[in-house]
Amino acid sequence: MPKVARRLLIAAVVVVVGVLAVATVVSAKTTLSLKASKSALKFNKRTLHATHGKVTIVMSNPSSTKHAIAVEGHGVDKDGKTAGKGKTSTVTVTLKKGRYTFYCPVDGHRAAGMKGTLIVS
Ligand SMILES: [Cu+2]
Repeated sequence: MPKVARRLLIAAVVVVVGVLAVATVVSAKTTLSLKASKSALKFNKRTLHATHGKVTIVMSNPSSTKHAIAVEGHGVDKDGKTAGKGKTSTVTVTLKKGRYTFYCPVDGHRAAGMKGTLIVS
């Protein structure tokens, strides 16, 4: 390969890698799905994993008991709207690396066990 062509190829590779790196940082988005139990004060998962950045949790509620999804930890505390049967509750937060708690903010549900750990790496 001629020297000029090789230099152009290297430049092109550097540009592509740079663009991908920026795109990864900007679009670090994770959407997680979670489901409330049909009959108990529980979610279907005890642990969730996400990449740091924008994290959305969508919780579906098949129960006739109203539930919601919330995230707490490291100065973050945000609740999604309360959802009735067949609806979803969604919360979107921007998170740094660390451990957070996800839970149902409806009175008494968190204490009853409607909670889990969100691990952000
Ligand atoms: Cu609940």
